Amino acid sequence: MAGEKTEVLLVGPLKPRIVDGLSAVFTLHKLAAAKDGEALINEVGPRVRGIASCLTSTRIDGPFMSRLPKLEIVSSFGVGYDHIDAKWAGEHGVVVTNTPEVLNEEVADTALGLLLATVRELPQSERHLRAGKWPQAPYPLSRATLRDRTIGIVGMGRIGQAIARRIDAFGVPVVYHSRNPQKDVAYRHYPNLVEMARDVDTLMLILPGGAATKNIVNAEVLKALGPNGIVINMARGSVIDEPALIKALQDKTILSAGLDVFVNEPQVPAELIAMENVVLFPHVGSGSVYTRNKMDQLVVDNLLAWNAGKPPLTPVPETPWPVRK
Ligand code: 8YV
Repeated sequence: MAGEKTEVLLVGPLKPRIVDGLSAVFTLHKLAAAKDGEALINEVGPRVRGIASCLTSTRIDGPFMSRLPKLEIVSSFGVGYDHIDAKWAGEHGVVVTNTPEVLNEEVADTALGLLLATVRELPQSERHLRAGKWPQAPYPLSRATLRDRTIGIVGMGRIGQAIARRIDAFGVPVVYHSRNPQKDVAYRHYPNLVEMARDVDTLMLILPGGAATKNIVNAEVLKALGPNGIVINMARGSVIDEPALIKALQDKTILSAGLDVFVNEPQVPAELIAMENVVLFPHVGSGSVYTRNKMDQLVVDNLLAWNAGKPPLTPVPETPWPVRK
């Protein structure tokens, strides 16, 4: 009916910038506020034309999207969208957007923080101080240093390149592995991850999650990295075979790990929590007010552009705009 507002389903937390930005233009259905989420989807599903997806733990897959027959767009929070079946969306005329670029520098900053924290055992040394142990003994010298390391970046996309620039400034050599060599990237490319792991001692993981990269860092890669090896994961928990990592740390097949992401986050394996030689972050890669505001705004702006009949700002490669109907 003329003048009626487009209906959008919000999946995830009720963040003011998203709720206010969308409510101004759309009829917004908030799944998180519904007493009975299933009943809400059954009721509004036939009318909903857009989804704002702000929770990576809720899968937006074919069966879910099929319940919204008028669906045209999924505007997703975060650069990673492995919780969305973008291939299915592309095949069914639904455009998927994510929030790239606005988080690149923040995630790269956090990656360097996690790298330094892990290599120089900085959280462990702070725990030593807070436990009142310093007067009895200085914190031991860190076993590792960045000074003799070579970093193998896995995934040399936009964030990978921002990380590489920072590592350059530290005077530490960088090489990388990705499916295809990146244009305009001068670092040495390894088509084979095991080969790269053999030649470096530090892996920095910043590649997309999903089926194509599941467990790409497996027992063989960890063995190739060797006893001085350090793994930093800024990507998705799924890219590492987590039990193999735990075993490699317990057996000292590698030296240590710095992890921002986990397979079943926010649940973290007890074995990792019990280990002193790992640094664990609660998925804070992009987690500043400044950067999260920009990501939230982009979720809103993609929906606003589409609603105004313009191309969405940041469609993912699987669903190029204009969508094929
Ligand atoms: C977010 C991220 O913290 O953008 C991503 O893909 O992993 C992070 O920036 C995450 O989406 C929050 O769930």
